[in-house]
Amino acid sequence: MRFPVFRSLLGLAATALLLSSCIGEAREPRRLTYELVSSTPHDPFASTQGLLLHEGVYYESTGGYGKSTLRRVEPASGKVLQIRDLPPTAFGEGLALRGDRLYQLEWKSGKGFLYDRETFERVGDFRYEGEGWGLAWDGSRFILSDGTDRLRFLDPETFAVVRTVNVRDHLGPVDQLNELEFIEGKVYANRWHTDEIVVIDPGSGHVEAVLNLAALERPRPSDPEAVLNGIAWDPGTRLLHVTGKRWTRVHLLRIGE
Ligand SMILES: [Ca+2]
Repeated sequence: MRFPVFRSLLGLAATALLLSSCIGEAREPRRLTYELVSSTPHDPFASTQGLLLHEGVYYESTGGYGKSTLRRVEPASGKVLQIRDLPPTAFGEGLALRGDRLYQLEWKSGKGFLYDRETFERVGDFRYEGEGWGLAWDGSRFILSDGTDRLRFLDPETFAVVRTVNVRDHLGPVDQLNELEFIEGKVYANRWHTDEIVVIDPGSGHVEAVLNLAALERPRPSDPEAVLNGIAWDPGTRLLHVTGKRWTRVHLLRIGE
């Protein structure tokens, strides 16, 4: 009797393995390492919600009602070169650059702001369903996070949802996805209230790697809202620039395996 039981167990295991490979089960993510190359000043009053680097300057979106802004910042000094206040009823969120236009999300209104990159003149609005947290541009579509485990890919003209993907690791859904950056074919996402950046395959939604930044110097360790929340990429130096809400520094990291 024991042999048939063993055979049927073996059969069940083989079936489970086949099923898991068919549905594309996520593997355990790799743990990335980093070298802290340098740290530069960051405005400690800036509640960073979106950060990107373009032609040697940062573009930054900050949040908070009555405090939200769009900024151009000199990286080495942290000096704010240009600033535009949002209406007091708006809470700035993710930020992306497409051509010479900056796209800034608003948290809850479902309406984002469109600006001329050079002048910061507001040249239009765009609409999306639900909350807006993080935004990135992959070269053909916007990628939007909303605090869940879902990423939405949006048509750049209509902002219609082209596709969605649910983000998973080997343990299940990975939610609280916040600030985003599209880097060399992958989506990098801060997870809200964690020290982690996850590296997501945009096709499958699988988390391929995790970067834990708990060891970075934090300006307000006792403030639960002063969290990691800013990812920018310099394709020239291949350094990852990270900061957080009301952090005093931006850290430049060289990422390793
Ligand atoms: Ca970013």
